[in-house]
Amino acid sequence: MAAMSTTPAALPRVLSGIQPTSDSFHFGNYLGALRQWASLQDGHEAFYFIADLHSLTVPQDPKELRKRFVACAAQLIASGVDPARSAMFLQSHVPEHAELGWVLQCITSFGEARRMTQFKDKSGKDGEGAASVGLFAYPMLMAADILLYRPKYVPVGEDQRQHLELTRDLAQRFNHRYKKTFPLPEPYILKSTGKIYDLQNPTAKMSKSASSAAGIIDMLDEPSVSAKKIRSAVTDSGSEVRFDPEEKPGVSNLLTIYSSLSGRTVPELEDAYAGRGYGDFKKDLAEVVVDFVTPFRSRTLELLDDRAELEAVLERGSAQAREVASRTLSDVYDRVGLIRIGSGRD
Ligand code: AQP
Repeated sequence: MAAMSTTPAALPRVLSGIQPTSDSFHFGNYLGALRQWASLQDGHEAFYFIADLHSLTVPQDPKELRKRFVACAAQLIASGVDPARSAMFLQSHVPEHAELGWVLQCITSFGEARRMTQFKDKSGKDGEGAASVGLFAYPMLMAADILLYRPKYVPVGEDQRQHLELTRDLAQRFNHRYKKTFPLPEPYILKSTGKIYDLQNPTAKMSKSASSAAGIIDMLDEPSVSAKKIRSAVTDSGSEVRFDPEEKPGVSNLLTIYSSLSGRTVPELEDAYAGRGYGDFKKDLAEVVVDFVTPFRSRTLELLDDRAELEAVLERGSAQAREVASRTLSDVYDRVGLIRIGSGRD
């Protein structure tokens, strides 16, 4: 009997990005998003980018920013992103992001953009009037980042859920107004680690721009510094190690971090520390953290020794990304009535 020839089905896509707004990623970035970037490489075609255009929405020092690209690339690889399986690239190297961003801005109402809570939070201190138009338009650029690749999943932290909802609304609006172009992407947000909290202010998100140095664990901190931060993390009144985000936000956040780094469940940890108080618990967690960050840090530093290879990885990634992004943008331009240079359409 003749063998039937079959073409392998295309893998569903996954897409996400991270801003180069700090020299080091932090535990929130890693547990909320990057760890899922690595695991989703199995069974998906993955596109992961460094969101340099987004980083311009708030003031950046050009010299610092330029230095960070390779550091970000090294940290992504140390987090488990494998450039042989994933396209890893700089957002600005794929101009289709900005081009589709403009088209999407033109189908977004001012009112719906204004409802984005991250804009309110980030413009909060100096007021809306002082915020850049780029910060206001950030969610539409993010929608373009995603829709260009027509992914099934977008692994992000909880703080990005509202932007994902806007992305889905814009995709639906575009499909309805013109022609079905975009499948609806699904947020991939873990319930357990979707929001990691500040160690000193455990009702606020751990954040590069908002957390104090003591409230944030940077992945590239000296391990002994991270251990100290865990030992001096704010805990709650009482002494019972119990997961209760309402009554015990500090301890609950530490339990989340402990469980996700050690693979032990929260109930297991509660049992193990029953009657032992916060001291033992924080001391042991500090050791777990040191065991985790030490190899991460060495691997990142080792990768940074070969800057040329990191640049080559980003270049290869942008070529792979452009192939996909360019096809989507041609479809979009065609549907809205624009003519793309070199598209051969008239
Ligand atoms: N605390 C967090 N818990 C869980 N996930 C988080 N993420 C960020 N903070 C937490 C997720 O990390 C990914 C990359 O984030 P980003 O750096 O691109 O932007 P962000 O969300 O704005 O991160 P920060 O630290 O809060 O930066 P600043 O202070 O500059 O705004 C995203 O998937 C994010 O959800």
